[in-house]
Amino acid sequence: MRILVTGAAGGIGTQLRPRMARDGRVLRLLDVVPVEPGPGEEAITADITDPEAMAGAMHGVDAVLHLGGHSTEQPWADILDVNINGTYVVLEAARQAGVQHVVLASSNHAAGFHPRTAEAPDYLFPRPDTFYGVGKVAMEALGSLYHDRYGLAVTCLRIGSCFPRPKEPRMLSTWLSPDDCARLAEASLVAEGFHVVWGVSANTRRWWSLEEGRAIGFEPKDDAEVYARELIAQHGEPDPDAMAHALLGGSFCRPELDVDNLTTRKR
Ligand code: 15L
Repeated sequence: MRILVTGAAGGIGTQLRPRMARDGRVLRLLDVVPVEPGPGEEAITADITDPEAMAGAMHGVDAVLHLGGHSTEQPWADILDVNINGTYVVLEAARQAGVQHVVLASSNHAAGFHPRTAEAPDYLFPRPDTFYGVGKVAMEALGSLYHDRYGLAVTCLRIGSCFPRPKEPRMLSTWLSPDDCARLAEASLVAEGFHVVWGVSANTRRWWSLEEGRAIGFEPKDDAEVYARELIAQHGEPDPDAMAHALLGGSFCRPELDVDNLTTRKR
């Protein structure tokens, strides 16, 4: 089996590589920056917005794990080009090559302006907190279209916070451990149909449903709670009324990310 991983040099790609290595499996690592392939790996330096390069990258591929794109808020033109058009180019190249399974790295920020509840359901209606979040909503919409129109199996992962360990108290709720991320990727790569699944570990303070994840065979094993004492000693108890905990997207909802501020910041 050959899996094309876009954005392979990014944070999630780097954490997944060793965890997804298998005998008889080739990981084809694609990024705009060069990646040094290890055993069982191939590397392609290419831009996900380049249709010709993506068509070439699909040769001999059984499944795509699309992690490429900006991972934080950016000016609209960049989100449109890389995150939205890039996802279209990846899906279209996959379709033309007859690739059956595509996994799309969406984000909790597709629904970031929803107030926190005890457990947000699967398929929570989009409520993006940023242009970045809008890009993830568009990604999910494109995945849905390519499933319904062309029959691709597409699983969209609304990833929480995927880091080696939770960095601040919000992540006691939103953390997706690297091992659980690999478990989720494995389940998603063989799932049939179309799914939108929360990418979160079995955190005691979790805000999101695990039902749809479990329905496709994802069983998370980690719990951020083991870091709670240390994080709370450092940062204090989470304030349920503070933006970081009151809205699903946390600090992505803050006014500093308003378009005027963003444009000024980028100039
Ligand atoms: C994301 O979608 C970002 O890519 C990542 O950098 C984190 O900020 C994460 O969400 C989060 O919500 O913690």
